[in-house]
Amino acid sequence: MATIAKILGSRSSLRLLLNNRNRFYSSKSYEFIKSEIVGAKSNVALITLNRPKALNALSNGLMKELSDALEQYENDKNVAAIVITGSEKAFAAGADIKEMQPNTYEKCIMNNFLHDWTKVSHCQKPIIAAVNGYALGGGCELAMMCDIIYAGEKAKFGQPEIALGTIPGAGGSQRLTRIIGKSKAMEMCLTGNMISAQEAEQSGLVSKVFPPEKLVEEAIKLGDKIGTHSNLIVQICKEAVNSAYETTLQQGLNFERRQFHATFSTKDRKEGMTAFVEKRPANFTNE
Ligand code: DAK
Repeated sequence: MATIAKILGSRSSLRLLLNNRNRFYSSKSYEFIKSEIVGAKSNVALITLNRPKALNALSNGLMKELSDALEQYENDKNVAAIVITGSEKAFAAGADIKEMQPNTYEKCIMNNFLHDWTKVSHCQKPIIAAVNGYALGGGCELAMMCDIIYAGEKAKFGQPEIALGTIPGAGGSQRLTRIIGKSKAMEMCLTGNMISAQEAEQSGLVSKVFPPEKLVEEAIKLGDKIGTHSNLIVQICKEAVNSAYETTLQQGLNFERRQFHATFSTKDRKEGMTAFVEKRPANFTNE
């Protein structure tokens, strides 16, 4: 360390290096995704799916890298929110059909086929999907595993598995139905028809629609805004909203009330309310 300090020539540079040592680790290079730190306060992680020739088909390799990057960012205390995006043509055109095609039932069971897909929905930090172009099959399911979906005006969402002689396998029949209701979800799953970004917004699948070239910028701004709050309280809040999907209303309300009570054990709750009373911005420390 002494040598590093000498090379850098100043204590402040060394402090910067130490503060950012996770950054260097988390921005490592991958084959099928790109990952970088962005945002006004450099606390938003941007993951770009990057298999353009296959319209970002979600191969095992890509999903392993995505899980790895999410784990790094989950452990990086400087990261407040994560944005996942693709290209203008495709967020992701589904799981990799060429990889799946030779599979058999026995192999699916024995190798726990596609088990790498759980990381996204288990991540404690907020994840925003910025969807331009196709979000089909596993691509639509990946977007739905995220917490908020922003879409570009030309985005298309669909569950076309039925045309391949199979059915959705990562939430298309479950999450989609809870989000947009049975009739629309059934229609999408049984026909394989796609819906537009505008239809997706009307049915609550997507929270906002933007011109394609503005989409990622807007998703990062959303991450910036979330990042102005206490990361600790944001995580608690994410858990509370998600429990609405897992429990009865009464269990969810009880859980929410207890989590609300729990915020009173944190310094950030105290700071947030004191700052309001003192008419000054809150300085959250995630404690
Ligand atoms: N897999 C592999 N390659 C794909 C692909 C995919 N899903 N989608 C596109 N590609 C490849 C094409 O094969 C083509 O490659 P080359 O022939 O040039 O080598 C290249 O991307 C460009 O595609 P097209 O030539 O087809 O481009 P177009 O613009 O004409 O058409 C399209 C775009 C998106 C309409 C079309 O490519 C298409 O229909 N793609 C397939 C969409 C689809 O059926 N997706 C659902 C796949 S099944 C699970 C987790 C996930 C899943 C299941 C279980 N567990 C956790 C258990 C998910 C399953 C699925 O997603």
